[in-house]
Amino acid sequence: MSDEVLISERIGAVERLTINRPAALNALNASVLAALKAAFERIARDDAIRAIVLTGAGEKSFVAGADIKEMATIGPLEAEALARSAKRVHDAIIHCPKPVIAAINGFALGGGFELALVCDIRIAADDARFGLPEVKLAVLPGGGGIMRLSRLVGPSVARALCLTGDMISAERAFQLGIVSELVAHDKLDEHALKKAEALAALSPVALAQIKSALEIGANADLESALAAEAKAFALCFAAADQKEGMAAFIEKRPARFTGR
Ligand code: DAK
Repeated sequence: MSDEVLISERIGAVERLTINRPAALNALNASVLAALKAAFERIARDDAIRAIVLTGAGEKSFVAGADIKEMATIGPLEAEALARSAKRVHDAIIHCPKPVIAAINGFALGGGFELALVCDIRIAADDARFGLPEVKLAVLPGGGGIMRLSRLVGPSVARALCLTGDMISAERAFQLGIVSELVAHDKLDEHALKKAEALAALSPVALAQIKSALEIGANADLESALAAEAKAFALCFAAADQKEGMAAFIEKRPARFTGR
């Protein structure tokens, strides 16, 4: 097994990133956060990569949170630096113009749940578990867990999860809309890769515009959000991909998108 904390593999036009600290259930330490930020910035610039799968090494865990052993003795200034580096990773994923699939292969806890929440599509193994257990460590979900989860599932469920620190099953996460698909554990890799390959065959221009509209819409009033959506729609018509997509439909053939 590799000793890198983040394994990057290219499979066609898909980049698979595997957080690789299985002995610590893939907890996010400073090295993992730095590697994730660098990887997403590299991927954003590389036109050959059209979709990303993010997962955790081993059978047990996606990411069991920030590294408690690294955090245990730090003071507020170091905590602020940690928060900043987690935020930079989140921003790199949110602003990456390509779709990012979280393939959640086990525990998604604390900062691991928060990491999954900034990905575009969440697919979970049927034995995955989700939770925000920070309260049990006398801290709180500070990387978007409170705010993003409240907006995703509503304040009632989010409050209960944040205040109790209880875990929920993958089935419950699916019912709540936290994940869009559940897959048998041993089929997760294959399924996530297949989904990523399907995304990689779509127009990078349209995908980037959809991500951008979704992000603007998440932070705006409805009128502004609708205006941003309409602008993003119009912008697609500047690209050859739009002509190709519509011509291919009319000519009854598969489209070949180039991102131009
Ligand atoms: N950090 C460090 N090591 C961890 C870990 C973690 N989060 N989770 C597990 N490990 C390590 C264990 O210490 C153990 O190591 P050894 O003792 O063997 O050396 C190994 O992984 C296997 O774990 P267990 O022996 O505990 O395995 P079990 O199956 O018995 O239990 C578990 C699995 C997931 C239920 C348990 O490990 C657990 O409760 N882990 C801690 C989960 C947790 O509390 N996560 C939240 C951490 S706080 C922010 C951004 C992010 C954050 C905050 C702010 N800003 C932007 C402001 C994030 C905060 C957090 O995530």
